[in-house]
Amino acid sequence: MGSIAKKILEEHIVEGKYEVGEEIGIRIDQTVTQDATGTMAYLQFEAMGLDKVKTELSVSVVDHNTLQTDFKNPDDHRYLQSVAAKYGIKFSRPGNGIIHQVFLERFSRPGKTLIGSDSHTPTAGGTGAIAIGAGGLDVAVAMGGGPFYLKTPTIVGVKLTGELKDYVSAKDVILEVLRRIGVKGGVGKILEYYGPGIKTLSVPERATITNMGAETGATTSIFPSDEITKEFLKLQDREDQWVEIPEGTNEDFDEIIEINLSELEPLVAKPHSPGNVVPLSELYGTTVDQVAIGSCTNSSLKDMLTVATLLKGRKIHQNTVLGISPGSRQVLMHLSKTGGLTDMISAGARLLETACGPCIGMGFAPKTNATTVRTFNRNFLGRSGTKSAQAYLVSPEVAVAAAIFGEFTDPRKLGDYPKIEMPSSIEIDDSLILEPADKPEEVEIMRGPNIAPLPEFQPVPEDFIGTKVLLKVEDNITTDHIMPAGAEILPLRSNLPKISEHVFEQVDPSFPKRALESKENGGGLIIGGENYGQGSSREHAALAPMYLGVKFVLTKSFARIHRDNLVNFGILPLTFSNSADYDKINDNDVLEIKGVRNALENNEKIIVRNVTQGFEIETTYDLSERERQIVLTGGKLSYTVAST
Ligand code: MIC
Ligand code: SF4
Repeated sequence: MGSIAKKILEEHIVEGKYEVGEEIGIRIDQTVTQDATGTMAYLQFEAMGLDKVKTELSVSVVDHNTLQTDFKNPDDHRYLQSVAAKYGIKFSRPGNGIIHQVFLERFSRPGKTLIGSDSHTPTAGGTGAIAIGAGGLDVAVAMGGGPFYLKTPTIVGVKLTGELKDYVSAKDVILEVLRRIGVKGGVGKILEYYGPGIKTLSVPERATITNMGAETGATTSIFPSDEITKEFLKLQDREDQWVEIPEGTNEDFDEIIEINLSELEPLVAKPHSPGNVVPLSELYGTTVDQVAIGSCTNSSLKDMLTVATLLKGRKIHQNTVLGISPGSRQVLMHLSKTGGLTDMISAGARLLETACGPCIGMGFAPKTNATTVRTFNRNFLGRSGTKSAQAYLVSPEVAVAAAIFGEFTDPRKLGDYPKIEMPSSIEIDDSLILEPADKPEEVEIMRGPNIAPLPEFQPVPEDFIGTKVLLKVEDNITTDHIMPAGAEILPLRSNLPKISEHVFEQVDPSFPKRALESKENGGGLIIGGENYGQGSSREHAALAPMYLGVKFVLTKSFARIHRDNLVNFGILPLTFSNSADYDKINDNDVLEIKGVRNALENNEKIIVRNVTQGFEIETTYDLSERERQIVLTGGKLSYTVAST
């Protein structure tokens, strides 16, 4: 049979050879963006000077910045709408739902390649697509018809056997994967699901698993396309888009992880990492102040029907607040028609917009020191909007039990497990998905005052002289640490000078000021531990430091998307040849690189000199020839414009 990931990748290769670890360029069939990364992606697409996207399908979704506290977000929405109309992109209006839920329902297709400017793009892997999260610039280039480059990943077969017990659900499967391999266990890998257990999982359940596979650092996750996929597409009135992609067998994989679904118990990821997984039973009795149900991980119709059924006839605990955000307008309409919404409201739930909302700190922030229980995929420090809050990640079933009983408890206390019958038909109404304009030449791009022009990109100089260590951080620093999100900062995504004032705000608020001071004297650098830049795809985590004069980042290792984003904006990603050297560097040390340009041009070793302490550090940079050229030119935009 063969691995399906390998098969789809091979079908799409346009450059390079399929060999684990080697760079390949693949043709991209579909792209998707959301508003928080989209404004930058489309500014970059505009800078490429093309008339129209060259993909089979490109979709722009508005779902992140929907808390409109002033003109900024609605101005950005109008900008995105006008760009979509002009350049041949479908536009999912605010209110239509969360990017990955909408894409799964309406656009995702087995056998296709998709890249999206959001790290949870692999959700579409639930329908047998190769769906990869990337920086906005990579998506812009793909919209322009350029290949997407990646290192050929190792393919890990995740063999599922058995069947989930009552009150154990898809979320527990991915939490189990995280418990086993952690938040960097998937780096450089694709997680491909197979085995008899997959037949017990519907597409939305598979999508919960592929969605949160992002938290392992995996390039993507994928399920085969089978009769269950066909059923799902049929419900979405897209049966004609089904193709069969049979599952692989043991021999097809470089590594195998086996999970017996029958043995799983409800699990929880404790603060402040999705990899911090323990059995729910360890937390029984802990008071819960807030419960939030939704996000691209757990907001499908199946999840929402389960939640509504469990809440029916019950009331939430007086000390716990419950917020629910269904994943799409389609889900919300169905709940509304079939009475599920009434059950939620009657139980005391606060109904939130169908958008990312609390997952990204866009409203519904928990109280001081709260224990907040979420069906989401990330619980990084401060992400909820309240720095002192303790966020736990769970399944919808566990979340409902916490809301009813006001504490972590066994969801089996809710009685017989509801067997959710999925409807045989559902109302499909795409009226909030706008088609591109018939006469694109007549469409005027609408730019509000919040949209600042792109910065100048500078080529790498001969030497880095006077570069100062601005910050030294530990392992697993997330892009939420580097470039926080939340209700105040997210609206600045299209305004680089303004958003740069918030870089590393949670870690060291003096960072932007100090960086700007050093910018005049040779610029700065950041020292990182393992897995630096894990989490989101936000390229602002590279762009904003670049704007503040950061020249290079020296770490023990990088997370994939962030490393690519650094390259895309001309920041050199270096790693220690000997990770013990990490300990020898102090804040404010001056680290120089003589002949950096020459070394990059000739693919030679880069030696960093610690001028302050007087010693040398050997580094490595794992850049392809193409990536070295990108860094030398000052980033991918200059490189792409120069080479077209
Ligand atoms: C996230 O979940 O962190 C986000 C917000 O969706 C990001 C994208 C962004 O920062 O805009 C992601 O996952 O890539
Ligand atoms: Fe939105 Fe949260 Fe999903 Fe990111 S993880 S796309 S913020 S719902």
